[in-house]
Amino acid sequence: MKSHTRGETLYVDDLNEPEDLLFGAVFVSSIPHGKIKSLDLSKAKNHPGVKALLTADQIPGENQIGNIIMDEPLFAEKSVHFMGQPIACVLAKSKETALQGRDLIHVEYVAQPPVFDPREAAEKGELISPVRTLVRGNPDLVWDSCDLVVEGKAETGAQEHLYLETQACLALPQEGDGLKICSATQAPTAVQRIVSKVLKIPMNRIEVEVRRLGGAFGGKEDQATPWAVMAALGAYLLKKPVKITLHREEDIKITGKRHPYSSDYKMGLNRDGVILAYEAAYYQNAGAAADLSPAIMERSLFHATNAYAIPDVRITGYSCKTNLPPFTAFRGFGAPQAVFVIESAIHHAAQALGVDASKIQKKNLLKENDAFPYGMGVKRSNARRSFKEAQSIFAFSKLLKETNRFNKRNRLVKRGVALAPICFGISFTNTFLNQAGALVQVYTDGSVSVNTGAVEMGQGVNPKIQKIAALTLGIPEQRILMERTNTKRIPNTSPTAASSGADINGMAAMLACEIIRKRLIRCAAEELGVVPALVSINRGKILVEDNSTDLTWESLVQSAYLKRINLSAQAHFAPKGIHYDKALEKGAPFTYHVFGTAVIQAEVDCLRGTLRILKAQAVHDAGKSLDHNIDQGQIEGGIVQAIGWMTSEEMVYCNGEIQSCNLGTYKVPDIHCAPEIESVFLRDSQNPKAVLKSKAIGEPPFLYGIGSYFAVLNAIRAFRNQTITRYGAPLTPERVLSLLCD
Ligand code: LUZ
Ligand code: MOS
Repeated sequence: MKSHTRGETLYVDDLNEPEDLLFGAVFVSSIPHGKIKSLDLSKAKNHPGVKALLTADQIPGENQIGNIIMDEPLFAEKSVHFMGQPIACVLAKSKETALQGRDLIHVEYVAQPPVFDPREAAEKGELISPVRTLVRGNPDLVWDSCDLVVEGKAETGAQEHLYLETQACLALPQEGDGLKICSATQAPTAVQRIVSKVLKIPMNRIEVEVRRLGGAFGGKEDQATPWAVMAALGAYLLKKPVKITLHREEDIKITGKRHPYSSDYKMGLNRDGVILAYEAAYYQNAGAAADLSPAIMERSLFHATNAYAIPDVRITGYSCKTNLPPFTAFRGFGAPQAVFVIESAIHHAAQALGVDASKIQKKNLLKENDAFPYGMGVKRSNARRSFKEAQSIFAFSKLLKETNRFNKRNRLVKRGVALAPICFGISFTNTFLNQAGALVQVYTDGSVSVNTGAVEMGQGVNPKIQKIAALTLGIPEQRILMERTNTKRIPNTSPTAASSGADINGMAAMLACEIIRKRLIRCAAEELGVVPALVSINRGKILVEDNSTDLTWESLVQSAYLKRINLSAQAHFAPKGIHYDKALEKGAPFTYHVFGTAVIQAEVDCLRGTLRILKAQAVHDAGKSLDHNIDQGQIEGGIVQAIGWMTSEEMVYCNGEIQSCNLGTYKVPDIHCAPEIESVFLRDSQNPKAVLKSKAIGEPPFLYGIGSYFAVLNAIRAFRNQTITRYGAPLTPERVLSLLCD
């Protein structure tokens, strides 16, 4: 942390630059859709200092970087499908020279009509993957018996990850055609696998190493790969180190973002606010290639009903192919889009019933033994408990009254509040990805190295695993070093994603530490002449029946070494009991769920259309939190990030080109517009399903911030008591004004 605040922490672009380093500049398509008629590289090639131009025809293996579906070339060959699609990469002795060379490339296109709208793509049958429908019961048989049926449209926009460190990779040739790749990726194994395929060399020749990332948020789960593969290709062909880093504006323009969704909803309720049936269709704007879109749609389907129990449900998901840069993973991975839709439907219904939305939310929260539409039961639902606690701890009814009083007294400034119950399933929905490995090595001086497949990106996974290892071994945390993530030490890793990093890698580290601890305890028991069951290790001291002995961690390690006892251990962890059948759309895809409820307060200046989120308070189910500070940080960051998505971050496209490609035109929340945030951990929550009874933290709290949208709508309704039936985020001042006075 000290090195972060002093700016001493090293990222890919800070690594030592070898003498003969080449710099890459990526040449991309300037039209959203068309055929490449001609590509003239000659001027660029002859530019002094330019060493090479990488294009599709120099690829020794396959020109293919697709992850789920093989539909994405590394370099476009005959056609381009989005503005920003890589066509070539210029390698030169300096970044400036590479950029000059790039400007000398000339392409002629034959433009083809582009599609940007997901509904239009769906109508034309342009889908990335087959339509998916998740059904329980039959809503069509229920509508007639409802007292109220609401229908409408809900839309959310793209969101830029804005990781502090832009996409970056440094590839170093090694002896014997090998490569060492320092990539800013969440998925070292994916980089290794795809480099192997593109270069046509075995995976064992490729070492991918990640020290840390300057943020990722999902933006480096799949989208760190192209730059890593280009750098690797250059290093492999030229036998020279190659570095590629994207400039901020370039990064925003050409890399993937959160998927925009345009959705239809239909909700039927009885007069008491019980939801009887719910139907939704999601039109996911997937962009020009699949990337992770089908998996993201799957998570949308699973989160369609948020934290509510609804008997009859039909959810349809269309992954629509458009001529925009492929959209990708972003904190929440399709769940936030789905939760926005059902919360819009509830808000809509609440207006029609003349009640606060919280009444409907409360009536329908999951109880113990309810089931999700995909068939999985909720064994331990903390939905109701966290909702009740949020209402009481944060005095919700009093807050509603105060807000009404405030609104009566103020004509042009209005306030609104909203409750945001959340539910998030923990596990990769793709079951096979739920596995992790660890390698723990104890050195003869008693210091310990821990390797796992987890990538540290500022989320605190390494400190958490360090703590787990220290507790398991019985030594102070300072004795443990968390090593870089490296595919040579931990192979076949899943991306650090799906909020599962600490859960599964922490468990693998714990298992490896346990193996070593058992060996050492046996050794200590021998030395001390007692049975192993009486021996324990605590804070570096060896105890017998809790009494101290002359043995210390260091002396025990030393004598174990002299006795030729193995001081390192490897472990693999895969959570049990998860499965899913896509043909039936039924199964138990998640190890467990995270619940919680937030209270969000907003204020709207009804003359200017500007807004402020005043306060966000949450009761969050963190299980037995592994680290309160880290978890609190994740809750706060998630809330602020979602407030940005809901209220200010607007990705503006013009004919397929991103216009809002810098911080002057794309407004992320800063510290001045962040609300006061208070988070309370749900009392006595324990989770038998994860390491040390903790719960995953990364993505779930993002969902709280969605409440900011409805808090603002409630403020708008206080100004102009008219039913709102248009749900579209972000709530920019233009949108707010049009809702205030249309
Ligand atoms: N990545 C992935 C994810 O491949 N599968 C998932 O289910 C997931 N969920 C959240 C974030 N990333
Ligand atoms: Mo992800 S959205 O990389 O967990």
